[in-house]
Amino acid sequence: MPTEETLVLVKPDGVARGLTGAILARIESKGYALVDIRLVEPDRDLLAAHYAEHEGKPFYEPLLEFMLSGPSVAIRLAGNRVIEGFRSLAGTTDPTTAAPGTIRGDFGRDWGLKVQQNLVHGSDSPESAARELGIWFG
Ligand code: DAT
Ligand code: MG
Repeated sequence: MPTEETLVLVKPDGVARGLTGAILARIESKGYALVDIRLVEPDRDLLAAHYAEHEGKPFYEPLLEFMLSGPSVAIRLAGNRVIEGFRSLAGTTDPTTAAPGTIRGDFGRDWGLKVQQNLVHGSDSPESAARELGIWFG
């Protein structure tokens, strides 16, 4: 099976809380390869493209505001089944119920309605990965 690539983001809460190294350690321990990594201060247009599927949802505007609040670390990550594998490492969307042992389960905090502060993003399909890698690394 050819090696797959995915887009991982350490979101502004992860960067601000100094968790980038701890998150990278888990990714590297799992055996995935860092192909490219950069600190990005995205503008609104970049984020609107990245989160196009969520436009119009109640959490869309707060999500964009949060993602504009500081830099993210963007990672081009490679490995066998890395798309599925990173999402497993990340845990489910809501940090309160994400399983212990996952990034969101271990480090995520309950910020009331701010579920969007869940530390990381990972592409959810090969099509999303290709599209999102183009947006962040194009
Ligand atoms: P994921 O990041 O687990 O792929 P998603 O693609 O459904 O989740 O949503 C993108 C982000 O939007 C998610 O990381 C956090 C935020 N979000 C999703 N559902 C939310 C909700 N019900 N309330 C607040 N923020 C939400
Ligand atoms: Mg998603």
